[in-house]
This record gives sequence, C-alpha cells and structure tokens, in this order.
Amino acid sequence: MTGLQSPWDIAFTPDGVMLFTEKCRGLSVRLADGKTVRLFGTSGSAVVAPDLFCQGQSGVHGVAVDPDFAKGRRDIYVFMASNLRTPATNRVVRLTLSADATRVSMRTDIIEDIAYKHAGNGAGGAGAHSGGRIRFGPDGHLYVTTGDNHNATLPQDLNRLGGKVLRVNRDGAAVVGNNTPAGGDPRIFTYGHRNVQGITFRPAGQPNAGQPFTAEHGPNHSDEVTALVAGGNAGWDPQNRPGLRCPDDYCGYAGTPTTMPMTDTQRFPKAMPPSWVYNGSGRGMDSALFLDGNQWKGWNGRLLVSLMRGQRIAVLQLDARGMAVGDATADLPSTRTRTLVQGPGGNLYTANDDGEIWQVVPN
Ligand SMILES: [Ca+2]
Repeated sequence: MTGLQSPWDIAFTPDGVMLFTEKCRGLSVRLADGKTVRLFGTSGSAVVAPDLFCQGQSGVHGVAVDPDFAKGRRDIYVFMASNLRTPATNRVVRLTLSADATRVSMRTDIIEDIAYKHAGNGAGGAGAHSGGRIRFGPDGHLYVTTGDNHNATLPQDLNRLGGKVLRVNRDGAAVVGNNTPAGGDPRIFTYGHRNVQGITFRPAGQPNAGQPFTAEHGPNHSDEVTALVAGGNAGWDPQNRPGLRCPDDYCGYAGTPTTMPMTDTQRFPKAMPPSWVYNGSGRGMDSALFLDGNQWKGWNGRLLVSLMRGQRIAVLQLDARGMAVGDATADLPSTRTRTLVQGPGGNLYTANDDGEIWQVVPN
C-alpha cells in the first residue's frame, strides 16, 4: 500500500483481513478485495472518536486482535491519545468488528490512565514518548508499552503508567502474576523503561518460549533490547543526577552511557540486563518481531529490530539466555520502519514513514 499518512501499526484477523493505524487518522481495514475502509478515528472515519487528538509523536498507535477472534470474539484493541480526561491521557480502547469487517461498534475503554505528555518542556514537545505498542502474548494477555513523557520521576513511579510495560486481561484488569512490587499498580508488568515501542514473544521451540522481549529508544545512545521478567526493573531513572545539566529536572539527554545509563545497575543492582545494546549511528529502535516459520530458513527464529534513523532492520541471533550473539542487516531497501508484523501464512508486513505498507516474502 502507498499514500498512507504516518502508518503506525498493523494487525491481521485470522481470516486475513488487515487492520492498520495512521497516527492522525485512526484505524482502517484493508479487505480481501483490496478496498479500504476508515473504521474509527478522526473526521472522515465511519465512527468518529471526538476525544481522539494528534499531537507531536502521539495520536493513534498500536492495534491488536483478540486471541479468541476465530472463536467468535471479534474484538480489536487500539492505543490512542484521548482528551476525555483533563489533562489528557493515552488509552487502550476495545472495539467489536462486524462480520464483514467494515464497521466497528461497542467501544469500551479498558485502560484510561496511561501517562501523556501534555506540555512541552526542556526535553521536547508535547505528545512525546507515549510508547504505544500493544500485543497479545502467547499467554493470552495483552501487553501495553508506555513511555516516560520526558518526565524524570515517571519510570520508577509504581503508581503511574508511563515508562512501563503493562500486562492486562481483555477487560483491562491486572493479570495475577504480574509480580508488581508491593504498593504498585498491579497492571505493571515491568517498569524503569524509557520509551518502549517494540514487544514480541520468543517463539515455541526456543528456550524460554513465550518470554516477552522489548525494543526501546535510548537517549542518543544505548538503544536496548530487553528480555522481560515479571516485576522487573529495566533500570531507567533520569532524575537526581547532580553532575548533569537537567532541563526541567529531566536528565535523560544530558549524560553518557556511564553518567545516564539506560540500565543503571548502580542504583538498581537487580535491573534486567539488556540483551542487545546498540550504540552505533542511526538508532531509533522501534518495533521488534521474532520471525517464526520454516519458510524463513536462516532467519527462522531470529529477532528483527527496526532502527528508524538508521533506516534498516537488524536481524539478531540470541543465545539460550536471550542475549544477542550476532547481528546482521536485512537486505531490504532503506526506510524508517514503524512496525514489523507476521501475517497469516507467515509473510512479513512492515509500515514505514514514507506512507507505505510492504509485504515481504522469503525468497
Ligand atoms: Ca534498561
């Protein structure tokens, strides 16, 4: 597909209908005959969400399909910025897709209180660092990635939903077993993140199958892939760094891998260690996907990670613990890739900042 406006994420129903989001337009569907319908979003959509707004990096982000869709639970889930509350928040909204996939109804907001950056500060503009990827894991639960909003205290604050990975049921309730530290919001699965926009799950047949791996933007250094454990601290804490110059108390852009680490093992000795740290040029670590299927041959089971500024996709080989032991670059044209998804049949689908969605077939 071409001519899209900032496509952000893609999801497929089991019968092959493709759903996609555009940041400032909303959710659309591409039907089997190639026709597209704007289902939900801003003006021009079949169902207009008057509370949805687009600002800076934010708007409509992730989309996911209910794991029981094929059993008749025709629900889809969308991450979006909303001004229903003052100040505004990010939300996860559940919708029901009609049998012909041309209409949505039954909006239910399952998470209403994900942190949103309502005003610019010394670190950047409003709407920054919302996270926004949503994926069902093989455990049947919905994982939601959020961002630090350029807010110094947010990542380590266990009562606010920014700089976190959440794990909830389809109604938004906390999953038993999240292992959130005592006193924290029980929807929090991991915390101490900066801006997570990639999450994928280790495929069946690999060690620790089902374990979630995140891809996370670093602060001009140290983009990270991390293997998550329930209740884990990812070690990002951009506050109280007396040696650094910190506009509006946010030290996130002020230091080096030593003075402002993405994983601060001095403050948090038990922090989850990164599987792969990328310090080269052209970072912008965004989406992540374990490729799964024999048709991918040498890439079967490898972890793809998009580096947006680098306009390339890294192909990582992991060891049994989940640590990267090799990386290559996918032989694909250069572009800023926003999402990586496998469709029915196992082909790879990507969306990019040139307004395109690609289908990539192993050859
Ligand atoms: Ca980290």
